[in-house]
Amino acid sequence: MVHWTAEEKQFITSLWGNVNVFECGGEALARLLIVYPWTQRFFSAFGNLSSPTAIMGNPKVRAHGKKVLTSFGDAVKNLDNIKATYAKLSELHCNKLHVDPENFRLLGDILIIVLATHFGREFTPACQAAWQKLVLVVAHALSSKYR
Ligand code: HEG
Repeated sequence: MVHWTAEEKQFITSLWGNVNVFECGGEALARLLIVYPWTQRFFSAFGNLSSPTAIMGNPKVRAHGKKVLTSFGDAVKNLDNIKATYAKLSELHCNKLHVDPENFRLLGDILIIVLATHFGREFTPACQAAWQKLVLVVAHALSSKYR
């Protein structure tokens, strides 16, 4: 089981309280699709993904990004139980969506960059370290049902 120090929990929950899931989630998913274009194959039903501008302005990308980051909030609320929290979602991404789990790590790293741009100096190295650990634990939990 993952251990969280009181300080890590504090960094994670206090930053999360100021995260705008629509803004940050939409931007994170859009950046994923732009920076790692092969991830677009999972979202062929989302319409125009033909350029960075199109992707950033695509309302379906924004809406799905919000959905994904909102789901991240379940990890924040269940830090000591992340694996169980994502058991169902892991099955969905594996069996039904066939998303390569490497993409969970990529999205996690992109989320770190988005948080850094949104929070600036408030996103201190210690805060980043706590979040970096969180995105890895989430990626690991989402991969747990793959076989
Ligand atoms: Mg996934 C659906 C969460 C990464 C591709 N994703 C979903 C849903 C949630 C979710 C909550 C809706 C599930 C439902 O309808 O019951 N996704 C989620 C998290 C993370 C993640 C928490 C990582 C932190 N997803 C992810 C990545 C990809 C992906 C990296 C692909 C590169 N997700 C994906 C697709 C769908 C979902 C294709 C279905 C979209 C749709 O057709 O509505």
